[in-house]
Amino acid sequence: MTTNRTFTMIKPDAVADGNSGAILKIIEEAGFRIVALKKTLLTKERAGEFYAVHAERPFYNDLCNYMSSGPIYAAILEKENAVADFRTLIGATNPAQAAEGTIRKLFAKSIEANAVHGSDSDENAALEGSFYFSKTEQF
Ligand code: YYY
Ligand code: MG
Repeated sequence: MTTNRTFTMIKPDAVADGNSGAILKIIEEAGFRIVALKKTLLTKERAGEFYAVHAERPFYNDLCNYMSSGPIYAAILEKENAVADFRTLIGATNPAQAAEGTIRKLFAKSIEANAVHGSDSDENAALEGSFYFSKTEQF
């Protein structure tokens, strides 16, 4: 089984603003290989399933509304040390705290509309990737 993979979403605000191409360029230039990529629209229910780990958090309902408010791009990415390196590339959850040059610093509007998702562990990367892609869609 191939390891060193992470999972990302380009979130509705970034897609609506026309930043998808710029974000994918930054990702590829940072050395990530795109293993799978699709544009899709989540229902509120499916957004809730994806973020089920946050179901008890106060921001959960707004997050599910936001994540189903417009199309997203979902992608599986591959690189040595993918999970940690991708979290560094995207920056802190709150763009006000994100380091200069990170994707969230460049493109996020708020802690909710923060442009991109990045998996937080190898285990979640595999689960999140399989939430969107079958094995036959991963190259
Ligand atoms: O992994 P990451 O996306 O950086 O943050 P999480 O703590 O997993 O939260 C997921 C998602 O929820 C975050 O990207 C935005 C949203 N959110 C929020 O709207 N308000 C918060 N106080 C914390 C998170
Ligand atoms: Mg997270």
